[in-house]
Amino acid sequence: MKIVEARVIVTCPGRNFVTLKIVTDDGVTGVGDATLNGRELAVASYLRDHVVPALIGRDPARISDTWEYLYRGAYWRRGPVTMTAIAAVDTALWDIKGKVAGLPVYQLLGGRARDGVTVYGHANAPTVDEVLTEVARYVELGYRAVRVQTGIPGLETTYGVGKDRMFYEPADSAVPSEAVWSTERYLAHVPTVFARIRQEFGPDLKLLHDVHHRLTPIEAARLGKSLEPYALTWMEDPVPAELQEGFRLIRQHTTTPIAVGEVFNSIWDCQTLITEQLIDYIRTTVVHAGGITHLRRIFDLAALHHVRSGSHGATDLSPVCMAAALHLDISIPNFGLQEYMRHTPETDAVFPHGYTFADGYLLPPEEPGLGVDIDEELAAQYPYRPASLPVNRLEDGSMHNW
Ligand code: CS2
Ligand code: MG
Repeated sequence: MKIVEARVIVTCPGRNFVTLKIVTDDGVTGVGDATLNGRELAVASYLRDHVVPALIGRDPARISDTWEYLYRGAYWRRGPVTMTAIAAVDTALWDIKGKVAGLPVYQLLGGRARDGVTVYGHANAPTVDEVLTEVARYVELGYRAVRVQTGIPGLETTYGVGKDRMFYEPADSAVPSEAVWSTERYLAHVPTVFARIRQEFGPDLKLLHDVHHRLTPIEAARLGKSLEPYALTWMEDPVPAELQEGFRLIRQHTTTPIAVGEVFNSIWDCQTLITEQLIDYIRTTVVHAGGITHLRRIFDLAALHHVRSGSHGATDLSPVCMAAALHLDISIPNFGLQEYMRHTPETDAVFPHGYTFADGYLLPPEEPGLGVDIDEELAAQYPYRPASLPVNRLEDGSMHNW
């Protein structure tokens, strides 16, 4: 079998997505997500201009070898653009392998290690009163875990809290919009939110909170400590994670579990965090961390160090990534939680998929391969629209306090 074509499809059914579709001489096709929020066209070019020509004629069965060829062969290793492009190829090749074998991908990864994939939804609203309604909505839908974000009194906007409730999208304008941030106001407010939520919903519901890298280690330690009475499942991205050793400081002060890694793209980004047991959940994903092949390597390292998976699953990760994530989630021993931010009906129509939600769990599709595709005709009706993630500044106008 040989690869005869690979198409890079850019579409915007409400938000931008980049998808790679690999075609073999037998007519079997495979899809991979290649979306990098706000930097979509960089990955599209990396694939079209540099990767696709080298794929033509290759044996699609050689997944590991192709991964090494693209990673080592390029000389320039790692980085979000490179690793997203490699992920797309890797994911598409797993899809093809599953179709050729006549098995869903999770069967090729060892079969089910659990009955369903526990997912968490996003409850976000400007005020605490409003967010209670949002949490109740997720509980009503059957969710067992909810991430909670609210506006901060005195701040005009807060990242993670959008205009829409169910379909929140942070990339909002062609040139980044700017928002003002106050650590003092934030640290004072968040514990009051979780006190209310625990009071209303009791001890069973799993609660999560995303700090979006806004604090220093000692500030994060204080936040973690002040949230201990409310027993969060995790505090996410408390600080920027370039300095992995920085997490030692947070760890010395708080028992609030820590989840990190949605912006990581390789095992080297989380090696210290995992091997020193500085975190509890690793949030790397299929699309941004080199595909199923590399992500499984990260999760295996994590398993040795009591770290569980908690993959990123925001709306900028397409249904192709979600399907791939679910095959991995259901098959690994150290799965923790999967983020599940629902896509809009327009996006769901462009990416027909067979995963299902019931009772707080997602189940991967049962058909051979990943069980997801792209409707290219429909995709063509939604041309690319530039959109960037917002920028944050402190009240004095500076950007370098976190
Ligand atoms: C967030 C995302 O889902 C999350 O945990 O951090 O909203 C993230 O900011 C976006 O996916 C960025 O593309
Ligand atoms: Mg996050």
